[in-house]
Amino acid sequence: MTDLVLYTNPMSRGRIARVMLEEVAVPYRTEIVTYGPAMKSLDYRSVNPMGKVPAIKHGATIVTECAAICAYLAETFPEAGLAPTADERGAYFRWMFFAAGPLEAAVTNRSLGINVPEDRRRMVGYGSFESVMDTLEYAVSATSYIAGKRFTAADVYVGSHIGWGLQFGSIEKRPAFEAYCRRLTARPAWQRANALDDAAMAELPQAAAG
Ligand SMILES: N[C@@H](CCC(=O)N[C@@H](CS)C(=O)NCC(=O)O)C(=O)O
Repeated sequence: MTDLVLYTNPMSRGRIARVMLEEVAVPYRTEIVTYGPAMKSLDYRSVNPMGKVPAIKHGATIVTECAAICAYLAETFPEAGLAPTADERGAYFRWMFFAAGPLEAAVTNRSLGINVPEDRRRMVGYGSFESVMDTLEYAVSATSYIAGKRFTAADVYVGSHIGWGLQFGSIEKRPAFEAYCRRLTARPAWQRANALDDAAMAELPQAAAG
């Protein structure tokens, strides 16, 4: 019996946490939480008061927020080699936080048709969608992986955002993004994670998926 539990829905950002769990390659149990009443129940909100997925429970520790889940698992299971070295730490945190903040906000707002007027960009954390895209391209082009020459947990998080964006058309199909994603999705853990979530999705009644 494992003391590590993933609360997720296969049609959610929970796929990011799943990739990270497969990358650290430790035993875990999956609890599929369906959208609607189950996700907003008191029971599930004792895990995540937001009533959102994903979350993980590790013994008595609960972690929500995909970026935090990636960082927590990398540090908790250092034998997987996905936490940053001293040299990688700057880029690792820089780009992970960039993706959780400016990138996520810029992509979400654009999908909702929210445009920041030019004279208000100064007060918006991400400035403009275009500058976020250019900065992201710079980040994935500087080295093979986001924190340096080596794959780390930051690639799971940043790469998942880019992968989703390319798939759903919310991120421009720039060659640098596509090449970066190809490197990541070829990884066995990435493929295992997607196969597990695709199988979970096939078992969900349509209404419960999303
Ligand atoms: N900032 C959170 C976002 C979590 C989130 O919004 N999850 C969505 C699915 S992708 C959700 O659970 N939505 C259900 C709801 O809000 O009712 C993270 O990065 O984990």
